[in-house]
Amino acid sequence: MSKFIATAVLLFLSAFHLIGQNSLMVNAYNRASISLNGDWKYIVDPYENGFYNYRYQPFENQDNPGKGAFFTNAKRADKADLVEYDFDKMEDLKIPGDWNSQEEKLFYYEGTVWLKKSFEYKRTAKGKRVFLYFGAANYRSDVYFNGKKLGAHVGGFTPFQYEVTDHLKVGSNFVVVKVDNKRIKHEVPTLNTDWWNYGGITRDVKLIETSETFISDYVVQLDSNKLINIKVQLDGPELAKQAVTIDIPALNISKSIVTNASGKGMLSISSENIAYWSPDSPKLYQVKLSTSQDEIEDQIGFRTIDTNGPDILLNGKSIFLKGISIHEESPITKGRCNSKDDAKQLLKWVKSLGCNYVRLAHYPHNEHMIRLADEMGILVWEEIPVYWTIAWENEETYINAENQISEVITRDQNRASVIIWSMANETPTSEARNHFLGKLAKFTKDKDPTRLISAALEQHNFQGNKNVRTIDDPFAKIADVLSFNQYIGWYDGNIEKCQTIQWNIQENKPVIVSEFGAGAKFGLHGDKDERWTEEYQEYLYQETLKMIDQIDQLRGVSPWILVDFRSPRRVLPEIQDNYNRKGLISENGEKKKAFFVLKKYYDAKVWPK
Ligand code: GCB
Repeated sequence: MSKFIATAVLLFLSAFHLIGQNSLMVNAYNRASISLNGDWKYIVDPYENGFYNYRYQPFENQDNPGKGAFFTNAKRADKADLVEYDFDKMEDLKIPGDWNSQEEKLFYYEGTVWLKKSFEYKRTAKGKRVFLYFGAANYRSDVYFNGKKLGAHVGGFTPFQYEVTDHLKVGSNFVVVKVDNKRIKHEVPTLNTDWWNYGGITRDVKLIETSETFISDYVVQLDSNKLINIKVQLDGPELAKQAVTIDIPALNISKSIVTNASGKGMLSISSENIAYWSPDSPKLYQVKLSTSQDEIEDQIGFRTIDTNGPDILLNGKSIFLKGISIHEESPITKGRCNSKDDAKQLLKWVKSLGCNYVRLAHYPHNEHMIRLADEMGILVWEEIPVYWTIAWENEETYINAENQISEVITRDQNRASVIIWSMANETPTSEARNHFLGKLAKFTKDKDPTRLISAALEQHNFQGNKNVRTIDDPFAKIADVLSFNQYIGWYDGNIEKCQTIQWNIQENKPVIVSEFGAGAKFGLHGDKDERWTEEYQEYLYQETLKMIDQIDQLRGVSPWILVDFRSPRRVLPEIQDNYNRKGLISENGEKKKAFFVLKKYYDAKVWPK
């Protein structure tokens, strides 16, 4: 393939993931908006009958899509008219919310569902711009506004938006989204995971109103020299020579930047009096950015994060990450959770466990989690679903992964709590995989040089000796923090085996044990060698913590997992019933015995030693 064709193919592929999408605006959370959450009409369409005609050609590619195309929200013109669907006669799904847990008949459904929301827009959009924003929809979304295609987005856990200024009418409007959660081998994640693939519009939907030229992107973060670095980007017709003012009243900071021809501006400010953000003192400052047209506020914490040999340095001081892994499920909401209350409940448990850190597995969680982590003083590891057996050789798969990390960085780049970007989970080494992860890590470092890179790796026998374990993975050289999952005593022998293991980890880098755990059914009691009992899990935690404490470079732990979660892989009747039972808390909110073992370990951990 010639270089030109290869580049053209790449550009086409990268466009595929965000067709029509405008570059993502930062801090959608705090902008003036109109919520489109609530009841949406839905049509289940396993054959994608509303998308393709009977020759299997997409309606949207036809000059006249006709009345079979669901995105036109067609109505019968008169009694002779043939229209074979009617959104308004269908039932509702609550948005945000997955469809699997709202409708019994959709419990295991994977495929296409069409969702439609009609709404009145009462204001005039004159002098304003309006964007349709989705917090996330799993997995592929084709988005239509008043019958016109806005674009398509791929990836189930990151935000996307489209400008609708020119489509919006004063009066009635409608949005139709075709959401498809079919698992596909070359997607991210791939076919094979250990969590349920909840489909639907799982996070908030809103119309965001901005001025014609607005502050679309900004970073206000401390650099390693403890200077506040500010970067801004405008979007709109008046980009050049605009004054952007940054106010941080509590620090007596009020400074202006003048933008260049492409609407960018940069500034570094020193401040003597910053109270640094940390888990003990999660100080957030009110920050205001304004132009003659626009004004946006944020709550930002200032801290530095770095490593030195085996130490993780928060504001220059060594810290031990007392963590726990979490899936985005909570006992309050059945299914995929999204509300602030869900996030509060999960993070309250995290605090009561004595943690200062969470691993948000295995995909970007909703923004409430990160905002609350900022407020509550909990450090965060964020990851994308590059999990197990990804199609490493496929260029489109790589672009998809890169797009997902890029979107979550844009969303969370101003959150002090986020300290680690994780590239992947338990991925088998090969030349193609090493190349993929290396490229992804480089992309991530270039986009966000202020945070640490890691990936949950696996451990290996050292020089063939089963009792000595090491990390034998080329990614160890790239990672700032060396993390690995291990299940000695669960998948790998019985619990006594923990007493026979030694560690030989060569790298002089911080080590995090990113997973360990055992399944236990809440309320099931027995001997400590009986699988599935709370006693087995409790004993495994006791022995594992002793075992991993022998790793000299150990600077963090995030056992698997806070709460039992749904997984179709887990079919054992009366015990699993489609739940992964490695939670320290049941799906109904009951704490198991191992919860208190981990709490005791964290409460007793004195750091620095
Ligand atoms: C792992 C995976 C996690 C699984 C867990 C388990 O290593 O990273 O996604 O759920 O093991 O329970 O087997």
